Amino acid sequence: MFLLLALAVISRPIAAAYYFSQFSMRQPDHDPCYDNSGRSVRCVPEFINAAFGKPVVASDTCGMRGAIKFCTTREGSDGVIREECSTCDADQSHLSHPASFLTDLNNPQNMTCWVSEPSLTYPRNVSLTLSLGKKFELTYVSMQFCNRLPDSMALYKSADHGRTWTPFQFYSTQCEQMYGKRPDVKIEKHNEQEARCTSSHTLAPAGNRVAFPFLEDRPSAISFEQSPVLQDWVTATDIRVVFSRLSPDQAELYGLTNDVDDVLEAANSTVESDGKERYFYSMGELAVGGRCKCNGHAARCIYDKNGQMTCDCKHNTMGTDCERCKPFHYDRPWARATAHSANACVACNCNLHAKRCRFDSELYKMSGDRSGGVCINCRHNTAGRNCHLCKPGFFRDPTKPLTHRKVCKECNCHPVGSIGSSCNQTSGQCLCKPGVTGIICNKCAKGFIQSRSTTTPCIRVAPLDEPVTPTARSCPKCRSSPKRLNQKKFCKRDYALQVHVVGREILDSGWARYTVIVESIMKKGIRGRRGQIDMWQEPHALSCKCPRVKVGRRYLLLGKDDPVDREHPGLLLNAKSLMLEWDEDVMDKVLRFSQRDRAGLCPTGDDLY
Ligand SMILES: *[C@@H]1O[C@H](CO)[C@@H](O)[C@H](O)[C@H]1NC(C)=O
Ligand SMILES: *[C@@H]1O[C@H](CO)[C@@H](O)[C@H](O)[C@H]1NC(C)=O
Ligand SMILES: *[C@@H]1O[C@H](CO)[C@@H](O)[C@H](O)[C@H]1NC(C)=O
Ligand SMILES: *[C@@H]1O[C@H](CO)[C@@H](O)[C@H](O)[C@H]1NC(C)=O
Ligand SMILES: [Ca+2]
Repeated sequence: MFLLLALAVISRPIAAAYYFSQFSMRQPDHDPCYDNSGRSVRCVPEFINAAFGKPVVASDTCGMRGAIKFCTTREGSDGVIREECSTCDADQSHLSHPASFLTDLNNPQNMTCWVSEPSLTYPRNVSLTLSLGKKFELTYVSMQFCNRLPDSMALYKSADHGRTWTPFQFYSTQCEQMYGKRPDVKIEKHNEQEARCTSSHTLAPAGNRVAFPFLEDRPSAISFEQSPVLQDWVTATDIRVVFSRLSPDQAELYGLTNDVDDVLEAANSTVESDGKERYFYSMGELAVGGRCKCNGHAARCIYDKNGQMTCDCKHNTMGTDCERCKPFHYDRPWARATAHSANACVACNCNLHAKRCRFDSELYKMSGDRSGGVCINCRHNTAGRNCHLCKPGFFRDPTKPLTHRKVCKECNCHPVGSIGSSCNQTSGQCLCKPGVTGIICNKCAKGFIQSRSTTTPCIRVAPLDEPVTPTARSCPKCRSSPKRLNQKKFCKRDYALQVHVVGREILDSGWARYTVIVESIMKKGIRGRRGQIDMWQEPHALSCKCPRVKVGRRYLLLGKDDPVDREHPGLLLNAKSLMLEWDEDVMDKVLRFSQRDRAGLCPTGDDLY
């Protein structure tokens, strides 16, 4: 399409200029950036005359220094060439032949023409600078003159709004002398960005129009979409035309010469002032055929709210030229659309847990060019490049979809029973210390009992008939089973009972529950009553055998009236308990101590022992 139009311009330049003289802002009925099934496809804005209505700045315009006469020759219907003269208006704010006439609506029956200031300075550069307002991809520049074609001119383009300029095209009867360029050089792969110099007058001999196609005879033109070099070559925001010499016949007519050797002399020569009004450039239309550059991601260009021309970007792209991906659409690298692939930008997959992401080229390569997005700041306790995992200390709730705000639940690992605060991502199982069990590591495993240690909170229960050798560190000296009993120890306790241990059970919590029969009461306390009662021993005391309690034996049990423990109702073996195996000797002592106690002969002092 691009290429065919370029060729059409060469064969039928005038027709092409009419055809593309309007800038279309019409919204297409069907968005051409998507096919019928909604898939992204390459789309391009219409081919237009990009210059139409755009501002042109002339270095020099007739009348800008005051009213001045100018004359043109015109061939009459009788074939006789006659000279017609008129005056440029002096009004500075309303020139009669302004540069805006170059890009107005072109009516060939009544052409509006820009005219430069008539002058005898020779040769004289006059420049025209056209601003397109944004990047376009150009196919040709065409110029229609109101008098004769100039002999020499140079075209420059800028792709950065006039900051830098590069030669685009030269045109001269004397390319080498004027521009130091060999005429009509062959363009090959290695010099595809070279500006050619066209020997003038080999083009359109009759017309007063010249057109320069920019892709013609450039080898990559047939594969334009795959050629960044040529895409760059035809990209412009501004075009500048610099006229350097009049047409040879015009020069000749006025006694000037284009012969380079004569130029300096001519410049010095004092041509009579009555020739001045015949020496100027005049042009009726400056047309630029091309498309608004949107890199295949927009079907039209629009004006934004700041009056800036910009692509109406689709395919999740953005920017004046759709030259980058929209925020959060960084799963694939930006690329120009081709006929083969629209290369639409793709949103990152963050499962609704992140608002930002970045592109990672390594991950993209590893995925086989499929996905390179990495989510930034995953919320809702999620983690991973797609926020598809739970962060440490949390695990996946299988009943909720991955996008749910509460998909990650806290592990809640027990601070003592677990190693670290992380748990299995799927099951929620915390990592337990040896001997510890439970999903959050809050229980001792079977065969283990609770200890006071935080490093080994559960320790193995020794089999009943196995002698216990607790270490000095974990089992301090046991004061609950003294060798001897004295009056003071007896007096400090609230109760003194003769008990017969008839059963024992170790609970999951590690506690031991003994079934005892209270056979006689030497001191009553609150709980002292005859009959069967539970007696409790906490896990650490049990493991340290402090005191050692054997089923089937009888004991003297002394203790304090501690507050009721709801979970362990009955008698509680604790640090204040005393337990001695029952025998005759103990029985004698206890009877004596209890008589003295009742008689109010207890010694005073705070020490229990
Ligand atoms: C040509 O245009 C000028 C100004 O635009 C107008 O005054 C004039 O009448 C037009 N002449 C013809 C023949 O259309
Ligand atoms: C005139 O234009 C030509 C081509 O753009 C340039 O090489 C030359 O230096 C210019 N001369 C003057 C006097 O500006
Ligand atoms: C042009 O005129 C100047 C002074 O008027 C003179 O110095 C110079 O040599 C002249 N150049 C030529 C090529 O005649
Ligand atoms: C987590 O638990 C699941 C199921 O219980 C198990 O298949 C998986 O191996 C566990 N993962 C780790 C890292 O232990
Ligand atoms: Ca015009």
